[in-house]
Amino acid sequence: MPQIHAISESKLVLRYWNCAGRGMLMRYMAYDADLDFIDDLVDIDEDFLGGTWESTKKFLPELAGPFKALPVVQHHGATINETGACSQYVAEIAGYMPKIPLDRAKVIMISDHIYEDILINISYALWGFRDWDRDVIGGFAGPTSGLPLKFSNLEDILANSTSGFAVGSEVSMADFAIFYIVDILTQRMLEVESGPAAVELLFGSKPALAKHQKMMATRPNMSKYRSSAQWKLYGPYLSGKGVMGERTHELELGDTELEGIEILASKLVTCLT
Ligand SMILES: N[C@@H](CCC(=O)N[C@@H](CS)C(=O)NCC(=O)O)C(=O)O
Repeated sequence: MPQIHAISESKLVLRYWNCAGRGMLMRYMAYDADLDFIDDLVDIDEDFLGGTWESTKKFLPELAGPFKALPVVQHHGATINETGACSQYVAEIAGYMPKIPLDRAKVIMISDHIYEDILINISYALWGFRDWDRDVIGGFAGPTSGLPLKFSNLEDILANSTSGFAVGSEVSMADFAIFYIVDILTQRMLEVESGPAAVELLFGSKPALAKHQKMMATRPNMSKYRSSAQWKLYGPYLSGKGVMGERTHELELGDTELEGIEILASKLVTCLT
């Protein structure tokens, strides 16, 4: 249930901005597992643009945690920061972390690859903090080690799986992480001119990934959540810029989210053609 900054002694609270960004992975798992939790939103317009985040909210440990940022997970009186820790904790209580240490390591390996090497580079490039060619399309080991390689890695993992799941024989956080990144990029790219061609080039010849997306999207609770009014509040926006729409220009925040996505899509078309 959405509530305004619920402070709860014992109930699970997931708190993030009203965009997908670093918050969507934990939300997907919590809704899929039907956890009893509060989906608490901090508002981009009211709090980020309105200034209450910077002046007050980020300095409230019960709201923004010890690291003064979001996402935050609260449970049993404790407050946790950092996307990886928040997501892993939700995965643990939802039953989406395996028990075997090597399988747990594989789940973290896949989730970290998606977070650090894909999601964060794209998000930072959208805000102008990283370079599309060097940090997103390219990579640390040169121009062929960026985005296309990361998605080939995910396709290979799924193609080699006998269960259809990324790790072992059950659904895990890794499956939700794969679903989220492929889904948000597909959705956003399909809204811009070069997007359909980029989606086809990036995902078109990846049958294992396509089958996996369908499997995850048709899980009953995923399907229900994704068609809910709650999901629509934040699910379509990759970053806070998405919520601002065209206003990024008058706010002197540069390109809109979709203008950034068009840069990404057109660069992908060039490098993959
Ligand atoms: N390393 C942290 C970074 C968290 C972070 O920078 N969160 C952003 C939102 S995506 C935030 O709350 N920014 C506001 C601020 O830093 O004041 C993580 O991965 O969770």
